[in-house]
Amino acid sequence: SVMRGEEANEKLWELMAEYIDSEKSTIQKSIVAHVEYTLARTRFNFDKNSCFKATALSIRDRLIESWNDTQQLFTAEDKKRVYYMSIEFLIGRSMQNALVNLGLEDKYREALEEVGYKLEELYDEEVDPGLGNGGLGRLASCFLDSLATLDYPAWGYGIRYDYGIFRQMIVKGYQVEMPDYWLAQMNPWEIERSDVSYDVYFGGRVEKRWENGVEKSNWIPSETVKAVAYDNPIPGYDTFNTINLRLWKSIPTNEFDFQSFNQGDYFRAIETRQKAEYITSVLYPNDSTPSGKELRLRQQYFFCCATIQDVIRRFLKKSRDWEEFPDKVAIQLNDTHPAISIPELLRVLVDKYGLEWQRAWNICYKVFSYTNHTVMPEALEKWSIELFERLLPRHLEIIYLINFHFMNQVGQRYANDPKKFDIMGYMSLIEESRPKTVRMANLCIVGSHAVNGVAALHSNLLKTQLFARFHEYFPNKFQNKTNGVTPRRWIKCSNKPLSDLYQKYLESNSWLSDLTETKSLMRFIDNEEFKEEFRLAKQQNKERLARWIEKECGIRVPTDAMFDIMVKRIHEYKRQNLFALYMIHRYFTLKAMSVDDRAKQVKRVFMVGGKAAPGYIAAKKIIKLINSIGDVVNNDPDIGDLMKVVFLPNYCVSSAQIIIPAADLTEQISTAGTEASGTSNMKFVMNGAIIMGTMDGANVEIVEDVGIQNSFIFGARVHEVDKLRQHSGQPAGTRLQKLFDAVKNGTFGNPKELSSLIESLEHNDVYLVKSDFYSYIEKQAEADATYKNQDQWLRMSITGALNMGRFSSDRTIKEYADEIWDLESVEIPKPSLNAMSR
Ligand code: BZD
Repeated sequence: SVMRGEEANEKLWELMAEYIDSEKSTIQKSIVAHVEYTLARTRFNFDKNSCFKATALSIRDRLIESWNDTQQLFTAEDKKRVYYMSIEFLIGRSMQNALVNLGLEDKYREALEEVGYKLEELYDEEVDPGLGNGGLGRLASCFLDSLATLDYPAWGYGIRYDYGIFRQMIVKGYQVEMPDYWLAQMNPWEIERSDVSYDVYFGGRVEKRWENGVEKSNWIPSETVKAVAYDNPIPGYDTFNTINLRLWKSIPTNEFDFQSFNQGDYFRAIETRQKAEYITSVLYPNDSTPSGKELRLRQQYFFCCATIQDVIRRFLKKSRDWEEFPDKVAIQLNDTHPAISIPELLRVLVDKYGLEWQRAWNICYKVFSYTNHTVMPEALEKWSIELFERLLPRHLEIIYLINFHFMNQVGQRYANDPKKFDIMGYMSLIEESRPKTVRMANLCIVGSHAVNGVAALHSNLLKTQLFARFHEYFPNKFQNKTNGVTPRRWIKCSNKPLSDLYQKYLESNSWLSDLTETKSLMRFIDNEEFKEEFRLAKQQNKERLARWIEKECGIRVPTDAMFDIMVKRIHEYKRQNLFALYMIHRYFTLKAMSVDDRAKQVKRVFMVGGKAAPGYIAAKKIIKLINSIGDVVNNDPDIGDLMKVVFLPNYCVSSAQIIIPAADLTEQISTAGTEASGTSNMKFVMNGAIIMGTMDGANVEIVEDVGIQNSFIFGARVHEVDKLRQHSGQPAGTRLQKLFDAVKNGTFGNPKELSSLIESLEHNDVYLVKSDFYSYIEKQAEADATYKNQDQWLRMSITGALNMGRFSSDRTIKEYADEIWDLESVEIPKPSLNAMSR
């Protein structure tokens, strides 16, 4: 470091402290300076978008300051760090979140007002980075928020895709996918680190040589690409701690393939370089079926290889013994997508640093832990041996070696079991299928010291079903870590009226750091003023959503109706089709009533939002069906405001922040045992919606805390599901058959397109739509009856919202830190205090 005099240092601190103090004028100066000098616009003529950018840059300055101090302190303290590896981070917009976490939202609002801009309008200028598909990617981002808030020394690692999840347009009722080139506008938050880059290799062959009687391997790859780091500061709430989300972008290396050039094959050489740039260009939009594509495996290895190099470089900054590695490094694998990190770390330790196999292995499995997010067998990742060998020949060897040792141990353990070979075949990392494949989940289980599911029910299913043999073999590896969501984004940022209410009645904002505090407000459950304010908060959110719907879909919805909402990826197991069938049922029921009877019914607005994977035909048909139902119902003069059906286009993090707080009822209706956890269920209940749902995923635990009497629970329980599936061809029953027939005869859209949706339910109803239907419509009737008693509904809604403390991701992260990572927090002193003490 540069040597400077005491006086000079003091001066620097003073200047810095002035630059980031929280005075209105300081904020204004910084914004104007960015308008003028960074964006090169004139201060007399800058539009809303420039103002957004300048404001973001002024916020980023503050983040960089605390980010630098945080990293310095982490290095100085040299405590263990956790690396959260995820192929997706659904960060959502950053501006409001950053201001809330820095405690500067009001200050910035005031500062901007004087220069002619409304802060809330600037929020809307921000693009919503969609670097994830759904729950898994959003969970990763909630976790980063909690890691920062709880002062843990943590890093996120992922991919900086040029194209995020596609933008969904609805054209004539069909989903149309549009490219999401989210970087077209500058991204004001990231910091490009052209100085932090690593080479990543693919292909080639493995060379063997003997050294002192030991066989050594050397991978001679045939392709190189460069990984460049882009850093995204993640501020914690009410702490100076700012952690880093490092996303890798692929670029060509500067080394030319001279051979090709010499052969005069200039174009081929350029082509190879372009191939390097492709790697991080697009996020795969499949959220459940693995793509199996070569580019996907390249993405996975690319990000693992760069990350492992970065982690090792940081470890080696202080020279030390490899035995210390697991005391300094914990790596969490968010599903199997980063699984190649395991053979990659082994390869580096053995081939590069010369560690003996057993020693490397002992280090490796202590470092890794693996989170599973699905029990659906078709969703488990498998890579063909052929592809693996072609792309990563040395890694395949290492996987074979891991498997060799593991199979030996399993063989010994079950030496006298008549099913020994079945058991080995089941647990093997290699599936002897055609084509032969590598089972990535098995690799993760064997190569990690901890494996966890994401809700109690799901974790039990892992132990008793999906990974039962592994659980028998490694009984202590399996854990549960029920998911959570960050109350900063999902209450404070998205629901101002409710946040103001909490602030008023709790007389502080500390509920944002400890969500269990809201429970104390149960003492107001009979206080009419409190209840009325809570009701008004919901009403305001409903009106905001109604305005959004009118703008986005051109549909006017009545805000005195019950808002009944289902937003999540479209999937058969989630059963948007069951919801659609209920809409049809309700429509027919209303149609059959006298005008007088109709007038007594509860008004409802049904809303569905979510993307279908582009190749998932059935999911796309479900979207079309819902839109067709909307076309019929919304234009029926008999129905009017009694019922509306709206498909909310392009569901994403920023629209979720408007949609979720407005719900009265939320549909969480997956077949028991299929939804690992669900996280929108948590967001909805925190914001005062009541669950209409099955005993699946985290619904079970939510109901435990808020009370089953404050939810509408229906359908088969998980222990009943297997048996019911055996009768999946049973008849639908009269009332349901009538709905089937209506779709098949074209009452809702073209039956040529849509009747296959019904036929699959008739013949092979894997997700038990038929057997759950009747208990579902009964619960829906109960929801109506309850809604007519507005006071009772309000009490249920309030009780739910106030009892969600356990579902803050802060609780989840503390559990990971204590029970998996063995991680201690490191608190960052505030800079102003620092400055003053100097
Ligand atoms: O993970 C989801 C589960 O379906 C939810 O039940 C759970 O709450 C969340 C968080 O634990 N899984 C996903 O979102 N999965 C994916 O998005 C995904 C992405 C790529 C490839 C495979 C799956």
